[in-house]
Amino acid sequence: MAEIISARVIVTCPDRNFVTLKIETADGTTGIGDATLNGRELAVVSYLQDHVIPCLIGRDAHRIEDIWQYLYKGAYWRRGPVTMCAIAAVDVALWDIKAKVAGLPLYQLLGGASREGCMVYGHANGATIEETIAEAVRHVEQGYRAVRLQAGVPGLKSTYGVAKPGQRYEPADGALPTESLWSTEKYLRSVAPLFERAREVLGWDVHLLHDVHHRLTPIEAARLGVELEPYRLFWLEDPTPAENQAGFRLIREKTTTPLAVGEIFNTIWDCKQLIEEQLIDHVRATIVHAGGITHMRRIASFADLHQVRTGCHGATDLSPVCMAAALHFGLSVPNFGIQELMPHTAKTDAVFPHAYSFKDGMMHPGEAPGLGVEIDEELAAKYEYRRAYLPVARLEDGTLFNW
Ligand code: GCO
Ligand code: MG
Repeated sequence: MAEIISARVIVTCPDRNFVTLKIETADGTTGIGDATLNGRELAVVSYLQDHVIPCLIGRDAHRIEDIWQYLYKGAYWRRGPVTMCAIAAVDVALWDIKAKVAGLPLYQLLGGASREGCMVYGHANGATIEETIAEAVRHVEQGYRAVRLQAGVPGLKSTYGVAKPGQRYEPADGALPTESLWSTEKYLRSVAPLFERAREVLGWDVHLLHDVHHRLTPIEAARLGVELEPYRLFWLEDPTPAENQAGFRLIREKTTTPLAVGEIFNTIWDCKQLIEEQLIDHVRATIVHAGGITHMRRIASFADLHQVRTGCHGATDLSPVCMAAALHFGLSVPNFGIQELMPHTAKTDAVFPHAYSFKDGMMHPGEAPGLGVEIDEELAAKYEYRRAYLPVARLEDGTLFNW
């Protein structure tokens, strides 16, 4: 028995907001879990503080599965991003504790390493095709084996994936949501030329990826998939919103460009049909949004039966605690595909000292017992929460669209 004696939520903003749950057991062992839900952070804080933590005190931290079921079934209100983020934070903190008590890096408890490291993809973004390609070249020089390419769309002032001048790319950029304009026609004309040029300059030994960010209808996505076939993408991400999983049948029937979906999924039920019918190639759900390591292992096992590989979301709004968990998970599951890497700022890294590392295009979680990441609470306390929203997009006639 490792009795849980306290659980606390820590909110900090070292360049962006992060929510972390810290659980402590009677012998003084602590574990942490990421609970960050970009743009809706304080909803999870309240869910944890007001509803979850009172139920944790006195329980045995080693009973990870039982606590997971208790928080999922016991809430009566199943699923949803807020609930599943809160459950994920508890789950990861408990795995951290268990692995620390065992004196082993977490991946050893998950069955051990299935590979030498986790291949990651970096982000090459630019206002023009040439700027994007130059960024991609820089990534390849740094050892990346896979790069996601996003370029500005001629005729649109801004678009997803391309930073505004002087800003970083991941744009939770306003105390109220900022707005951008979208044109599917202009966008669709711009993508194939980007990849044509990329293959000319980068050759064929680097994996190339692209994120559509849910902005096409299935038939438009099918056309884009067909146009991109000559450039052999590693994946085309979120080609269309996935609430209607059957919509992917149409895309799948038309194109052999591999598809990746899942960063906004929070349970296996969001991707059941996509996986079962082999409508996608990579499931991109990740630890913090999809119920922690316990539930992600369930998703990965189900996906493995259908030859679907993983490809966890890893943008900067997922904290280093989530990145560490994703690496232990990715190193251990048999059907790992790739891991997204968008490096955190130096300020963020200082708040979350960690054992994971990058080398030759691969990441490794390190050999420290547990997750191998801690939170420097004194430093964290210096960075106060700042409300920040993701942008919204409108069509040129003013219709609200998918961002
Ligand atoms: C990605 C994602 C991000 C999300 C962001 C939302 O592929 O990394 O699409 O860019 O928009 O993480 O919080
Ligand atoms: Mg994405």
